[in-house]
Amino acid sequence: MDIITVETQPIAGQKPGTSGLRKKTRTFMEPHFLENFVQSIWTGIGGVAGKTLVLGGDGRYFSDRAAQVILRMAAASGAARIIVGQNALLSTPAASHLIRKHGTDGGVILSASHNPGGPDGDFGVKFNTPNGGPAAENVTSKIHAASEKITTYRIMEAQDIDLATLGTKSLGRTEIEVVDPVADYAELMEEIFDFDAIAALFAGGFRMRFDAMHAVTGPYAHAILETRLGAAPGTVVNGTPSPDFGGGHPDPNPIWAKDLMDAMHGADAPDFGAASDGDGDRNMIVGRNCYVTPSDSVAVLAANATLAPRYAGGLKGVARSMPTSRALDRVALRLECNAYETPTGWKFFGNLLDAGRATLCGEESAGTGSDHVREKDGLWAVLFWLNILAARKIPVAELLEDHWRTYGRNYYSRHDYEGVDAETAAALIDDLRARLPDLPGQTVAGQEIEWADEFAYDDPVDGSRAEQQGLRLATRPGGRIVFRLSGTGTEGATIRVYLETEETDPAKLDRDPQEALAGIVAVADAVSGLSERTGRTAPDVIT
Ligand code: VG1
Ligand code: CO
Repeated sequence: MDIITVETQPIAGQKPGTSGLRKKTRTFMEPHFLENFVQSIWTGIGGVAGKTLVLGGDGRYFSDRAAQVILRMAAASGAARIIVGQNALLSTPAASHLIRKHGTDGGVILSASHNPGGPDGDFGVKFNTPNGGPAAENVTSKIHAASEKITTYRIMEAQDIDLATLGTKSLGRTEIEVVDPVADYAELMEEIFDFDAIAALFAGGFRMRFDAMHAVTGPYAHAILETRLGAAPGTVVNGTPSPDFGGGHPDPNPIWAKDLMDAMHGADAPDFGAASDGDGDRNMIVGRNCYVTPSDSVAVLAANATLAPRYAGGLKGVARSMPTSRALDRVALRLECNAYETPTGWKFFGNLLDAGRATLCGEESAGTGSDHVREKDGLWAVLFWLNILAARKIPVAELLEDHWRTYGRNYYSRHDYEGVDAETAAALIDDLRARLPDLPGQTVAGQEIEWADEFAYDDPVDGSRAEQQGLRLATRPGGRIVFRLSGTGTEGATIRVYLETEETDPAKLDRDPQEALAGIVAVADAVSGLSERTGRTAPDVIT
């Protein structure tokens, strides 16, 4: 087969963000855009000749075309073998597992995660390193640098590879192995959790609703929850992956998973509800009449971890992203294990997991995971909750109340302002940054600012430093506010405001979070001038 070398020139903006390169689908479909970036990945990792890679994604619009291009480009550059999920489908955690299980040289994941798909939606490409995790800064910066110098790319001229049927095929001298996307992952879950106990829970009449949001977890949830664990047929809803996620927004939060929220409220609601995002790495947990915030969820998992077989020996340490609430720290204190605070983005957990310093990690954005893979893992979190509920035999609401009584409660919420003019958003952050040194001691909206800084992270494993990772303010009554700009959006800027207060008074543990946070919300607005600067009177999304 012919390998052709195509002349090209650098395309601006091919800089990976929080999690890979995300752009409008139409941008990815422009001539050379995808090809330039893929060739830049090959350059950034020192070539793919003789290497083995994993390839798959969340099945969004354009994934099928992109997968064929990537296979032809890998073959043209001499890759030895590519392991591809059937129909180019692989959830992000399943891809991470395959990379690790086969000891490959990494993998390419096609996804824009929770962002909508379709010709007018978003697309994304992410490279994961041999540890199974998203490439760290030292690799993504090489990829970006390559994209700024590219002059040619290589691609094989060939027919499409049949990705619908399992088995080994070839593209020139490159072996293409099409694998069942679910099997290895399901096997791993069975090793981690007490499947017998969970099956007994379902057999006892426990009812669950899992909303796959028309995204990649559908086949995984059907196979694991219904087929292996015996949950009633119909437990999994919206379980067939669709290229535009049924026209929806596959982001598992109370706004975008409103159907699930509605189904979980009321007298006849199921015992347990959960949802996952486009690529299957996020999770949302809901009990009957009881939403569990992601920051609480990871704290509950840590506190009850020894109930799951894989973690029966205890946790080596825990880690959370900086904006995630400090509920997890309270548990770590009690467990006497290390607690790490990292910048936003799963790539920052990689070194801690590889070095055996942390077992469990979590982000406030509905990401939870452990050292079983190197990505956050939606279904894993759901199974972990099921394992705990099967062991403790109490409803979710009671489990949470018990947790707060034991550890105290961190009221927490994130307010997102989306599609803000990029310059306005940057100016807001810059101005606030400049004022940070003067804030301590000042009283703003009735609360005294105790300290304020800009978060920077020194990786304790490789010594690398990440700067400008969010502005933080603490108030005297124990409140905390974090401001940062999203690194995954594709339109304008998204300002994220993370709000937290601490409560240990047993009489005040069951307040409405937005009400409990009203004071700190006022401080956030006054200190940043957000509503005045952006003209917004309310956030677009509250989680
Ligand atoms: C967001 C979340 C972050 C998460 C990232 C990728 O990033 O805040 O916690 O790791 O998305 O998740 P940002 O920069 O937009 O705040 V996913 O499920 O989109 O891969
Ligand atoms: Co995701």
